[in-house]
Amino acid sequence: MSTVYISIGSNLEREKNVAQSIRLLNEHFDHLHCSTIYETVPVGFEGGLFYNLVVRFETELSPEDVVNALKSIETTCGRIHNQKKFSNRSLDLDLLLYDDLVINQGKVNIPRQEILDYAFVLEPLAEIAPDLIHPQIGKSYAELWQAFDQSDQAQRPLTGLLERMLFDQ
Ligand code: PH2
Ligand code: MG
Repeated sequence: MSTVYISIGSNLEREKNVAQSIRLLNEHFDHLHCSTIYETVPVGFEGGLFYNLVVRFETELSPEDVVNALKSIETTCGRIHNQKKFSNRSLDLDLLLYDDLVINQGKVNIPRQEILDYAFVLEPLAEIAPDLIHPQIGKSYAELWQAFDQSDQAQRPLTGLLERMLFDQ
């Protein structure tokens, strides 16, 4: 079994899409563990606020097959592919980490650069994996988050929202 971390983002029908994606991830993968949902200002474009979170799970699938599974969950949740990176999105599931592997090949780019660039990825990752070490930088996610310039990417944790959303539907 390998341990995988992914990020989830949505700024269209956020509750429905995040809840449905968690359900589908649960069907495909083992031992899901979710961070708090963070409400975040869109980075790189103007649009509605996002829900962002990070999820850890275990799998026997290869990194490439995890990426394919994430894409098929996005499609099931109504994502239209071939959209611009910086645009509104119903659901975005990105592979962040797969064990300690460093791969830059085709669809598989891990560790994902966004871990180091975006508070909407690093804060939830540091929440659920504070002591895990970035395989290239050699620092823990808690250390990386502490050193991150948190002034220009506004976000707030929505404690308990995920539990309520999954319970309600
Ligand atoms: N995703 C993007 C671009 N900008 N901003 C926020 N706050 N959250 C995202 O998930 C996000 C973004 C491209 O995937
Ligand atoms: Mg993304």
